[in-house]
Amino acid sequence: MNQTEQKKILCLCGGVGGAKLALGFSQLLNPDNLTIVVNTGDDFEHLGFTICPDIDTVIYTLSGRSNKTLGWGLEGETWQFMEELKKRGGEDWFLLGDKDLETHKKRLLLLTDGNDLTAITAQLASDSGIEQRILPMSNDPVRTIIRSSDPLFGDLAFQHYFVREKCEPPVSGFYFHGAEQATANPAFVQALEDPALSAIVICPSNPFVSIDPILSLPGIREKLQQTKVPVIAVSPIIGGQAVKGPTAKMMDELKIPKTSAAIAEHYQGLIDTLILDNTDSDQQQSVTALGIEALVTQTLMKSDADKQALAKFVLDSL
Ligand code: FO1
Repeated sequence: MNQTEQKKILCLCGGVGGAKLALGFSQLLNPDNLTIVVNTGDDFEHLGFTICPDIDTVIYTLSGRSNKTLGWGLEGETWQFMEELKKRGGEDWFLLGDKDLETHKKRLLLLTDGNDLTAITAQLASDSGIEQRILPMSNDPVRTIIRSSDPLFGDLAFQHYFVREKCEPPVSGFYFHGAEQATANPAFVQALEDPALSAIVICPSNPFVSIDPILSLPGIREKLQQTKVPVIAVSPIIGGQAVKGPTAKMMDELKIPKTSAAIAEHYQGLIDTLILDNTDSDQQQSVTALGIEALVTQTLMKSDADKQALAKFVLDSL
């Protein structure tokens, strides 16, 4: 085993962007040395199923089955269930593909049998041949609520904002319903306290709705502040834009500059290092001024080689 494979990484991640970097790590590290803690604030109950979009995106990405065109769901998906649902006047704003239904059926059966989300996620990951540990941030329901400044919308459940309303309502804030009563996944806490841990990596996911729900769990922010290992975030903003999703639009609406320096400020007190894209190298000084180390590389991950190169850059920085 080489030195890189022996490093032990704990990733905090949301969906697409986070899953890409997690895939990069999975190709470099010994499987026992990668734990991926996934946001469950996007989860919701729909058509009798418990939908866990970020967990499924991570599982589908790590098993090489993700739908690259949509950015969610499975490759080669078909939509007969949705067509039938629509014909019968069912709720058709949220697309559940025929293949994806198999995941949802299995999750439902395992839930009905009394399993918790950690056990279910482990089962679904191992069914897909994944050896790395994928952990929901909590076994308890935490639901991200989008606060809109438009009174027509008011407070919106995350998927209603994201999919049904296509991220159009202007955002004025967020809260994580259930977070105060929830317990962080004990396996997550154990991983945070693992004496063999090399670093905690905050993936380039949306800080407001993918990472903050994880940080909102009781005790997690404090554990990150107290950890002795480096905490490294990869900025999700490149040249004033997010690669995917509403991060930049949200920053605009929250009157936060759409810069990696603003991302550094958001995570100030928690992170030691921010990795920014070459495009944003002019922001290195503003990040450093916050007492955060700024490292620059290509953070845009188009190919598998890009994902591995970014993961390697993080590992080499340790
Ligand atoms: N995103 C969409 O934009 N439209 C959909 O109809 C949709 C369905 C869907 C079904 C299962 C699943 O796991 C994810 C799905 N997503 C869909 C993605 C998801 O809503 C978001 O990408 C995440 O919540 C944001 O990270």
